[in-house]
Amino acid sequence: MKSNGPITRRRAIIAGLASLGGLALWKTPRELPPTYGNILRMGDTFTYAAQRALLGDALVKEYTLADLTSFPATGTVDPAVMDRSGSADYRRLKDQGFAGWQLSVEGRVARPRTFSLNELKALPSRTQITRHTCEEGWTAIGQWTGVPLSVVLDAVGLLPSARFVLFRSFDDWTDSIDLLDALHPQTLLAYGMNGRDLPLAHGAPLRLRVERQIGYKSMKYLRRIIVTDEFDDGGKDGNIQNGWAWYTGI
Ligand SMILES: Nc1nc2c(c(=O)[nH]1)N[C@H]1C(S)=C(S)[C@@H](COP(=O)(O)O)O[C@H]1N2
Ligand SMILES: [Mo]
Repeated sequence: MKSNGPITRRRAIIAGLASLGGLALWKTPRELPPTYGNILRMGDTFTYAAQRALLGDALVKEYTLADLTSFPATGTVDPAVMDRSGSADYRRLKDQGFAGWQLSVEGRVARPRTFSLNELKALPSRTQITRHTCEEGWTAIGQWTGVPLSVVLDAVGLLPSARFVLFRSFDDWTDSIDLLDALHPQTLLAYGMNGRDLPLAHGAPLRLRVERQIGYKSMKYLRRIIVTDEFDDGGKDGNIQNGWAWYTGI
């Protein structure tokens, strides 16, 4: 009888360790950002872990038309006048009122294809009034109309190996978000702002809205969307090599 004590305890410890191990395995994909392990990116890890654990699919607050504020344009305000790899194409498309503009959606999808602006506008749309927070220290409230990114990803069919969605812009920005943000109901490909077509300075003809992250994640002047199975930091055009965090939950 007495010998049962230690055996039971040892069994309990083994069972406990096994379930801890299982827990760790179960938690890893959700709670560690792809930048985990880079000592300079510790902030990413803490924000990502905390927000993914606490927020899940929570929506950000939406405002009313009475709350709209003036909305400064920052960063690029016209790729056509820059010297970037997409500038000549952007100049040509802008001169045609973006009639020939097309968004390419490719990568880990079953049916890669391009979308014209009219094709995107024919898909189910969503309008939302949200607060934008720029890392430079200002906020503004604007109304965005567009197609949820999830609708477009549904149309092309995510492959089971899909894990990130990478964006490329006409001013050569490269950035990515994980599927939790990509499939979030407030993540939009926006073609309208405050009831009008998206203005040039705010990213015409199409920009991203990632409402649960800071302003620079909402890429303007979209050109390509690439679904990836591995994290891609965007190289010299990505925010990591430019000294910014990949994950910037607010
Ligand atoms: N392609 C591209 N996207 C961009 C930027 C940019 O310079 N180029 N600036 C970012 C930053 S820092 C912010 S705060 C918002 C600004 O959006 P707005 O110009 O509509 O205010 O766009 C983000 N997306
Ligand atoms: Mo910003």
